Amino acid sequence: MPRPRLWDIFCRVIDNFGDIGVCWRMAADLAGRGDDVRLWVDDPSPLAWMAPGGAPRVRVIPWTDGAPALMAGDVVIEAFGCDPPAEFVRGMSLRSPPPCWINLEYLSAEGFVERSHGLPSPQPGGLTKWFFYPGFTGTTGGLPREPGLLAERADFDRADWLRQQGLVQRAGERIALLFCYEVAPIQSLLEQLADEPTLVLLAGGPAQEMARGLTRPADVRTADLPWLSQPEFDRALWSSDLNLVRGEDSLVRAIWAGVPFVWQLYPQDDGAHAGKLEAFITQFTQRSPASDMQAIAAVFRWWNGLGPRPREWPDESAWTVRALEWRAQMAKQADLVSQLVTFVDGKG
Ligand code: TRH
Repeated sequence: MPRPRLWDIFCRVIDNFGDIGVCWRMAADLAGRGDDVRLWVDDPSPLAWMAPGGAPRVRVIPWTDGAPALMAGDVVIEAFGCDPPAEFVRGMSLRSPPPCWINLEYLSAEGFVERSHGLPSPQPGGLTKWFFYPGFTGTTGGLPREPGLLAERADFDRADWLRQQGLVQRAGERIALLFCYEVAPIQSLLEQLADEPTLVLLAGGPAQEMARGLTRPADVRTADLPWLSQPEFDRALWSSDLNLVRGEDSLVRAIWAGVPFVWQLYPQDDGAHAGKLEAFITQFTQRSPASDMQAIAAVFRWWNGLGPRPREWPDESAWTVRALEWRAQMAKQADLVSQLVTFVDGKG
């Protein structure tokens, strides 16, 4: 397939910001590598803070009920099974050759990911839809990571960034970032963090609302962050010694930050998040001393309402070592956009 390619990405915002967050990063990354992208989204409003400057070669198109009248591009990505409009799909089958059609799925460490990644699903009109699963192992589609991201992270100056936010880290103070859902046990967290002086950066959303009514232990202070652009949100994670993140996109960003993190999963009514958490814990704690890993796993379970408050917090240096090892391990995989391009090349 000749370059530059035209990619159509379809995104339906179900809840929160993960769907649009993942799609925007992918669109901007593809465009940064020289392709053109049309991002069809039913609710583009979060992009006002997530990506206020937009990105060259990315066109955001409101996805309304009417069928999009444009001819499909070279590649069509539907994010998370969001079903592009029937009229558009009919247009895809009229193109010669038809576009490469990919269903990008949610990130998970569960076993079905490796089994399902890259499988075809025959569709009417002679089309084929391919399943593409991000993941943590070599037989998955990998994790989003823009070229140059880790180099930028390595050169990052935390004091400078904090100053730009009007914040100063006091001598000996730990910084923790909190981005969470309403169900997080924040009061217990603040008590836990009182074991040393801590500045808690409260990301936009429930963290700020819930913290307002809580008692802060003597050595813990908090600061509200505004809704940041994605690159600035990444820098907030880089500024912290501990990141409490939620959903898949900020999990990936916490991994690239390379400091201890705690992941809160999007709670599902059928409890499916419990199996997803255990699958992640299994992969994350592999090949590390059992006692350190048990302590980390206990914090993850507690933070997700799936276990009691741990009596002991993990050893900070062991946790840091694991975060760095895991980042290095993940960085050995080809990133998600590179893998998408290779996948599409293979189908062309
Ligand atoms: O917002 P989320 O909880 O999204 C969720 C999950 O992805 C969940 O699995 C999915 O099923 C549900 O949406 C529909 O968490 P996530 O995935 O981390 O997405 C948040 C996005 O918001 C991410 O791209 C980072 C971005 N963000 C900023 O850009 N600036 C900010 O200040 C903050 C707090 C977040």
